[in-house]
Amino acid sequence: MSRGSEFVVVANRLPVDRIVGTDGVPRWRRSPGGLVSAIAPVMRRRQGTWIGWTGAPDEELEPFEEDGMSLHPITQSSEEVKLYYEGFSNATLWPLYHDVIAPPVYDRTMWDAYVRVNKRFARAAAEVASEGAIVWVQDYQLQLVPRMLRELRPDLRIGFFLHIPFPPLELFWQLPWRRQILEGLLGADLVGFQLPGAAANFVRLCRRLLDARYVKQDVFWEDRVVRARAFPISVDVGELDALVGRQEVQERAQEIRTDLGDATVLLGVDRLDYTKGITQRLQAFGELFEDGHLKPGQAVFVQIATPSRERVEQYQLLREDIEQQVGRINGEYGEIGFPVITYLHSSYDRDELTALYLAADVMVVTPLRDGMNLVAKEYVACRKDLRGTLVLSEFTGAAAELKRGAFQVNPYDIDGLKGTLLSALAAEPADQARRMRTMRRRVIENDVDRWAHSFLSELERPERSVQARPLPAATEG
Ligand code: GDG
Repeated sequence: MSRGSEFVVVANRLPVDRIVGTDGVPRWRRSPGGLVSAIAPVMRRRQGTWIGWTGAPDEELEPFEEDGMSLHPITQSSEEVKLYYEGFSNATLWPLYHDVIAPPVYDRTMWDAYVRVNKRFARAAAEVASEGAIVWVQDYQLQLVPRMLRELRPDLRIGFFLHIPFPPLELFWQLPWRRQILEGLLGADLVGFQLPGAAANFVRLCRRLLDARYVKQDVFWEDRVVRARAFPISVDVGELDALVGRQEVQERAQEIRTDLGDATVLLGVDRLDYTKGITQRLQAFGELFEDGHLKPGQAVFVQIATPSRERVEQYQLLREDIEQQVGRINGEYGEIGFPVITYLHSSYDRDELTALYLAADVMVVTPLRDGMNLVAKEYVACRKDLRGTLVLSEFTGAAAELKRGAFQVNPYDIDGLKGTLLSALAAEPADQARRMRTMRRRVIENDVDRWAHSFLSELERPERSVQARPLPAATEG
């Protein structure tokens, strides 16, 4: 492969999914979601290359072009998928970075696989990047790549963005490989987080664990300055706007409401994940029937739980718990023709999801911890009609931007959650419109395009040379 691309994205997954057409022929289709639509135009403009895994184990594929992007597949064996992806990424880092809601697994074999796979990604990036290219590494599965890549190619400008929270020192300290992870990230010129608090956690750790000097959010490491900054991610407002404008989508929203007996609709849309607070919200909703605040037929909760990480034990247990809980609540409070919860363990296309957002009176987003939460922002982006209310957990990144319009809640506080659900259900149309307008202003101003643009402009900003001025004394704060 020639050293060709001046812009390289490195992510665990490629931005395409394999689908099988009606003719039985497999094809690639661009993956849904904001990240891909934000980065795709930059990729085309700069003739970029995206390095990632196809999602199928043991598959060896040559680089190919799709949708105007050069794609460079990385192979992962089934053993590596088990140890690196399901293991270290999703059974160690994911719970550790989400407040240890589930106990993280610390396993040396998993760590070895994480190092091995990160090295493969770094080597591929070193091969495809042109002299002085920009390389943008994504997320917690690839935290060692910045350093590995810098060792191979010191000429590159390397950015890293973490989509999930970055934990406080007190939790990160548990990680047996804490130093390696931190040094891995410090290989980047710019380390991006969702929130300023996460950037502050990172800088504090650099000082405490590595004795690194820093000023504000600039860490002085080896002979470089590593900038830690917050770039809250968002949604593709234009794309959602177009979907909302389609007549079929509007009709489908109406149909959903009719199918639900014109009851008040509460909606949850999540990957089936223990960080999302699904059991807490269903419990609170169920108790509103028990207390007599709601009657079957009057309100219904639609919970979409998209299958996720199904081979990781914690996810299997969670699925069983939720299914039992839904059965119990429906058994206890539902009536013939009026289940109180409609639970769907399945994934839907963007049209259907948009129709659901339009059909929902109350959008319920109650994670116990979430880097950002795009579902909350998608709901707001879709409600041009200024109707509907958003119940939003304080523990999401999105709460920082949407707190003025949302009904904020602590999902651990079930009584508080019940009260907030009732307030959201009772909001007058004028109050709904006022809140929605406030939230929409934020989402429209800071859409995903702006996110990508501000990250890349910061990354490309010329670096102040460390040698050019004396090293400042370390400061705490
Ligand atoms: C991570 C961080 C951060 C869901 N079900 C279906 C479907 N979705 C889409 C939603 C939304 C996305 O998936 C989920 O994004 P979230 O942000 O809510 O959560 P994570 O998957 O945990 O994402 C998170 C994010 O990265 C970005 O940085 O916000 O904090 O954890 O876009 O609409 N999409 C389709 N069918 C479904 O059934 N098509």
